[in-house]
Amino acid sequence: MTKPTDLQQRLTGLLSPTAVITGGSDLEPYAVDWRKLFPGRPACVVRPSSTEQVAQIVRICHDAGAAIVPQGGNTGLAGGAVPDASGTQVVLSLNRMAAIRRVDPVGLTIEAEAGCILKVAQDAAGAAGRLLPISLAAEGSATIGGVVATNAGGVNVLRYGMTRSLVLGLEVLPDGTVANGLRKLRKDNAGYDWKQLFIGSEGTLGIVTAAVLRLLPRPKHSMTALLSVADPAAALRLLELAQDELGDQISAFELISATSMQLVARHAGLKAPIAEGEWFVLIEAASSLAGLREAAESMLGSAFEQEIALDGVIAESGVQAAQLWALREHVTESEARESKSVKHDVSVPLTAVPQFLIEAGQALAAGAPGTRVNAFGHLGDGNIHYNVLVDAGQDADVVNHIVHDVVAAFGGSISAEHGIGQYRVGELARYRAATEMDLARTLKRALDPDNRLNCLDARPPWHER
Ligand code: FAD
Ligand code: 2HG
Ligand code: ZN
Repeated sequence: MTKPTDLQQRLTGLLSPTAVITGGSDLEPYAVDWRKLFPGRPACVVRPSSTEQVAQIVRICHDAGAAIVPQGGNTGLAGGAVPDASGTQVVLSLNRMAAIRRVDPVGLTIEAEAGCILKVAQDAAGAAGRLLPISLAAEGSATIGGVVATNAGGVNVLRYGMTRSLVLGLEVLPDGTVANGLRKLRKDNAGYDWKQLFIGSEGTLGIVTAAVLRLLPRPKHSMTALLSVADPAAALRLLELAQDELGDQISAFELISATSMQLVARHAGLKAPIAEGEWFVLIEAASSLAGLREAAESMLGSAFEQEIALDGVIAESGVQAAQLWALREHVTESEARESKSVKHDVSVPLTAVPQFLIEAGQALAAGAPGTRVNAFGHLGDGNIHYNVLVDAGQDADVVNHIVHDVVAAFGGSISAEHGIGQYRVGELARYRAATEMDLARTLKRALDPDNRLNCLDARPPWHER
């Protein structure tokens, strides 16, 4: 096995000197996740500028027996994009492969390299009068490759689906060879749809170098409203009302607890422009047909009449809509400023969300007294970020098990959108059936038999046995 220094030399020989980082403070942003929960020590960081260079890097690393950790914007919430502390793993950053290759406004596609920032791709689609509907608070840093690799969700899943439903084509390197599936086809049943395996595989099966994503015509009108409700059950009744009155025009239906709002007020200085309440709902709807605003006003009127909503406002302008969205988008950052937190990215069947919230709260009060819950998320998808604010002495595993046991009792998932990474390896093994874990191992062994891709000693369940 080649020593790391030899490996560094071979990689430096392949790329320009600035494209290989072997030490110093330049290494730090690539070595640890943004929450600083998973400090790693890479053998080096490589920053290729082409698919061919990625292929050569993979071959060199395979020869040297070195593991590769692909990294995009390093905004992930599961610690999947950073290496362990062994000093033997190579971080392969895609941040120099950031080109938008083409936008086709009639074919409704965008082709971008993996390191392209999501916001840049959204803006390119917007400039062509089209919509790339993947939207999340980290969109100014997250990359297309990272979004595809995590099958990112975000606030528009309710209407447009997860990233998976928007990927038409993919270029991937499971090993040192390039699988070019950069097709722009809506219909393609010629054999296995292998790209689906890589979407959401978090870099454990292959390195994504480029993608073709589906665009949509951009709706001409949009409507953003913030309402307060007494409890999550009322929020669900509001969803039903919104479905009745706004139909398929609803694109986001987000739940925000009073705790989340308080954190945002304290740490970001932002305040909701409606009366204080226990729970808030942020709704967005979009349409190209006239009458959206009238429909939204009628929905609001019915919500007050039926005593579902306590207070509410509809944004009068784009600026006001952005102000309402800022309340939701600042929750994560405000939570990080408040205290240590144990995050849970859970989903349960939509109609079970209110009861889940009650039972998880009761279980925590009994098993981890003194903790506080910061609950918010994508209610329209049954996905709640059930984050538990803890002090330094609290055992995170205990909190995880309390919350995830309730999730399991509801037939839910321990990760709705953020993935497994390093953070949930143990929890996945605990809650996924043995047959499903075996199936995952079979796929992993078939595509990465030497366990070189993002499958580190810190992530044993994927390569044990
Ligand atoms: P990274 O963090 O760099 O990597 C994430 C994973 O993908 C790692 O396992 C990495 O190895 C792998 N990977 C990255 N690039 C590649 C590649 N080219 N090929 C193969 N594997 C690769 N996520 C949601 O789903 N919904 C949200 O609403 C949401 N909101 C967020 C809000 C904030 C404030 C923050 C900080 C994060 C949020 N996230 C959300 C999580 C995160 O932004 C997404 O998971 C995003 O898709 C990660 O993109 P990235 O480029 O930063 O990937
Ligand atoms: C969001 O929906 C993200 O804002 C982040 O998925 C969730 O901070 C979190 O736990
Ligand atoms: Zn989310």
